[in-house]
Amino acid sequence: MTKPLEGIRIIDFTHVQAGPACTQLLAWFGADVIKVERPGSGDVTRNQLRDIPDADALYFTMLNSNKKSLTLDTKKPEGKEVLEKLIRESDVLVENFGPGALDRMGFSWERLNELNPKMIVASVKGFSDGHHYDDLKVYENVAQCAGGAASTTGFWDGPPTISAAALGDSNTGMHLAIGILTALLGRDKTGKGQKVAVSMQDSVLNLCRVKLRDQQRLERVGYLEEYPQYPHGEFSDVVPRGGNAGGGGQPGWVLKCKGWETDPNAYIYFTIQGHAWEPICKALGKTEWIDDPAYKTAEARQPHIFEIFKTIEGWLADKTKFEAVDILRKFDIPCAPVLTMKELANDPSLRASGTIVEVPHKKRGSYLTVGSPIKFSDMKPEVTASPLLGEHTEEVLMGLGYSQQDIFNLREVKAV
Ligand code: CAO
Repeated sequence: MTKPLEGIRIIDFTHVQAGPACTQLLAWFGADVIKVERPGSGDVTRNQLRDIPDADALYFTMLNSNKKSLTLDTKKPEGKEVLEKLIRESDVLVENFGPGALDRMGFSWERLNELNPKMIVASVKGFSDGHHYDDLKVYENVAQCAGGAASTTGFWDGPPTISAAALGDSNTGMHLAIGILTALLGRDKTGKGQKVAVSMQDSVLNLCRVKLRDQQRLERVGYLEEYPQYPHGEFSDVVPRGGNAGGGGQPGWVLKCKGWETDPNAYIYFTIQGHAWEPICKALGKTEWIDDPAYKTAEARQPHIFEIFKTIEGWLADKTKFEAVDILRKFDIPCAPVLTMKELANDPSLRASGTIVEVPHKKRGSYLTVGSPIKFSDMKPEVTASPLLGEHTEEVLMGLGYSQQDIFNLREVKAV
């Protein structure tokens, strides 16, 4: 079966997580992704947090599957010449170097556009061009702070908190992938390439849009009724941290289940959806709440919502998180067990759907990784191992017309 992106060649000048997550997604869908890495060292994540000596770290293998690796010193004239050839024959160049690094290397947007006017040049930076912080280098947690996630995550009596989800890195990579695919469709119409830029700050903020909603509501009415601070606590003039409160119109909280005293993850998330109030009461055996004016409407419940959650915890006390969800699902209540990474890694449904896959690797044996979360009716993205450093150098160079002697010469000057 041909894959939709087959025939699209991508120069993958990315490192760490934000860029590699983008190009990995495109590789799963069939693009020919050539990762360009510095000879001898390569992407820094190959060495970071190694669990097996001399084998690429999981950080690298889980973000670089389905790619080829070309080692190339693009600061050497000989390396630049190879890169220029590759640029002329590629559709997309993706990079997430620090600000100005590509320009310093001699490959500004103008130069790239001159070499290949059809090429799409896609970049991740911490802040968008022209932003007063656009000279800053940025990692995940920095972006979460700059994009509004940290100030709105955590508990009101604790400090700003970082999410474990890669809102700054992989999320930005996903935004960039959408930008690249859009530019490819645009190129079909115009015949021209273009520059696609995504900043980590913007991508985080895009996911925090309900908090921007809340800022405006707060400024208008002075309180936010779905936050735990309402109605007894104080609101300032900025959106507070709301702990585990639901972000929309339906209150929810993380509730203790049987065993919480010793198991830090014996919890479920329980949502009180307005129209599900009656089934909730039936599930809990509290049918007297159905028509009680103190409970009947969302507005009436809100002032004593934590008391309601306490009662639900009483009901949960003799049920494990899995038993509780098995009962509540029958009443159509939006809920889920708080799952650990160990539980997810061994979840048969996730294995069957290809969301978690086991990939054989030349040096590691096999490793688990996250497969495509996007499912298609006509294609099952297959995950293949990440490349060893320089594994495809010869193959790529020969494809560009270099002879064995040329490759030998390039090796002699340490350009590849
Ligand atoms: N051959 C020769 N030189 C190469 C090369 C190659 N194949 N690949 C990269 N380089 C050089 C670059 O030209 C650059 O050199 P100069 O700084 O001398 O111009 C250098 O290597 C890379 O610089 P960098 O700024 O990208 O790397 P860093 O480790 O100092 O910073 C990071 C890393 C991630 C903070 C920075 O790249 C960044 O801010 N990127 C944009 C935001 C981003 O994507 N962050 C997410 C990272 S995931 O958490």
